Amino acid sequence: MDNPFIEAVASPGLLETAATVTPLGNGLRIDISVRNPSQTSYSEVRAEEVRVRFNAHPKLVMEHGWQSWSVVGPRRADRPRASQRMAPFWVRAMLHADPSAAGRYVAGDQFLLAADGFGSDRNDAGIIGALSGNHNLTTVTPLPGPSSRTDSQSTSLWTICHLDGISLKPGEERRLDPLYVAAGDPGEIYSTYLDLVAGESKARNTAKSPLGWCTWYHYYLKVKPQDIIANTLIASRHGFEVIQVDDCFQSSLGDWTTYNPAFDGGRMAGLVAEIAAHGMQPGIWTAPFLASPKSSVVNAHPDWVCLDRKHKPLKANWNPVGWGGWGLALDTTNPAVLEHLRKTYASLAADGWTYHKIDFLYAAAMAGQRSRQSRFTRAESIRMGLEAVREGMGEDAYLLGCGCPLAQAVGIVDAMRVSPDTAALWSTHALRLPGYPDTVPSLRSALRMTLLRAPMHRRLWVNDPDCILVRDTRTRLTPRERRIGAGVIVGTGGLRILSDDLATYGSKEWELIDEINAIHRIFDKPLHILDPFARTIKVVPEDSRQAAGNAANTPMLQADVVHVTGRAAHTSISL
Ligand code: 9PG
Repeated sequence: MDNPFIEAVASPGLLETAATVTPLGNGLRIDISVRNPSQTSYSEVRAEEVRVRFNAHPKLVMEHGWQSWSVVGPRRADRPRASQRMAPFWVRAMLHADPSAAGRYVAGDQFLLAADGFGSDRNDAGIIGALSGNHNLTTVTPLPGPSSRTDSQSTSLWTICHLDGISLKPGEERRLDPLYVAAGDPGEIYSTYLDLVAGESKARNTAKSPLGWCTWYHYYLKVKPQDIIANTLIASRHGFEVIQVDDCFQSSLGDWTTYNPAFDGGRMAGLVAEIAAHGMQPGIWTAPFLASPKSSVVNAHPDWVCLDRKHKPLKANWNPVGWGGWGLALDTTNPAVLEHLRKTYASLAADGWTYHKIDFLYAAAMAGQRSRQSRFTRAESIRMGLEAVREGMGEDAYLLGCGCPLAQAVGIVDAMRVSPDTAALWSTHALRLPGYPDTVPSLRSALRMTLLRAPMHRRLWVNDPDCILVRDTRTRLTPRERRIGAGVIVGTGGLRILSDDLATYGSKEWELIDEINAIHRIFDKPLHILDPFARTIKVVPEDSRQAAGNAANTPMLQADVVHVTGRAAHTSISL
């Protein structure tokens, strides 16, 4: 890549940038640091962002949102979804690293894969992304701007390293997360980039990819301990490894160690014992960085909550049915909050929970006011929160992230949700968020994102494609759609978590489960997409990539649920 151009934005004053460019893989690694060059002791500067302009001008890119539920898909670089500007602020702040860019620019948070616009003739595909997420959030975005060619209307790729206003003392220097840029075959550079991220961020990518069961997508908030016990008994006869209790048990959002009387929380200890006695791992859902204004934690410590621009508590999610209203964001730059998190997860671990689905993690990195924001970027804020949670539960606990900015969790989580919520229906028409049709629960959306993020599996972590729903009662999925769902999930190697009432299964359902269990191991490897911009997405295990396309018996998942707007068009697995 030629001519990266770097500028730093600070207020007030000046920031100096320095960059080192070294060859890496088939591309370049760019290490950037910023420094306050002032020599006068009172001239602190606030670093807002560092922007790097690349001389690349793509027309077609892979839009990629910053967290598990955000959209991933091919999109024209000059076609942002304008309706996103009408979405409530918290929705934009939940789904984008930079909520003010929503609906104004097409963005690749963490990385942007482009189908064209790179290389000397501008026809090559390319990728630009951050190799780690320890220091700052990174967004790559095509913006109108100067091109080396005559067409002044052209776009350039800008990479924005978000420093969020941290203050630098005179002479103080900060390293940013390194960037990577490469041109070449789009499937190839996608896999190579993720390999490099895994290495740079010391990914935990060798945990198991279990068969399990989760309460959520059949029982939702109405689950009772007896339902969990009934499913545990059935699951134990079919080789399940995990039983995970989802949102339902807590006395209030944020109070994870006291229980909801309506759930019969008194039986939580009994549940752990029952699940463990049947040889499975007891799993629990929590949202560590959220708390209800009515929770004991917020009442005892109102100063643990982040604030918004108007100095009101920062509203991170609106859920009137589940949580009685707003979930507020906790301030993970506050050492007392970090200590609280360590204690909470140590206590859950002591109670016997060994598998944790931690959810709504973006809250710790949302734009907002934090007590030590002059020292810590938003990336560092969530990273400290995740580290505290991991420390509390211990290295041996199985940790699954959800609703999580991706780059910040590499090296901490064992598994990561890579899709929006699934549902027992193909695509949702009734419930729509303006500008975010793909974030509303549906099987189609979950499968789309799962397919396009398949190469993350066993590179960054174990992928969680969200639950498998194959029941034939209380569903709007046709038998064919259920098979497509199970097929894409097994063909992308990740977690197989069923979320039906297992008592409703007949021999057809169990046969389908046996079928996917039999082929899971073939795809539970680093995976490769032959062409991420193709209409039919073809996923092959990395170790049989050379043979792909030649040998008839190459394991391959082919699916084109990605581009169709109506019903599922096609999916197949060949072995
Ligand atoms: C429990 C659920 C389940 C589910 C999670 C998460 O506002 N939102 O956009 C939004 C997205 C996802 C979501 C809830 C709200 O679901 O993904 O598996 O655990 O929480 O409440």
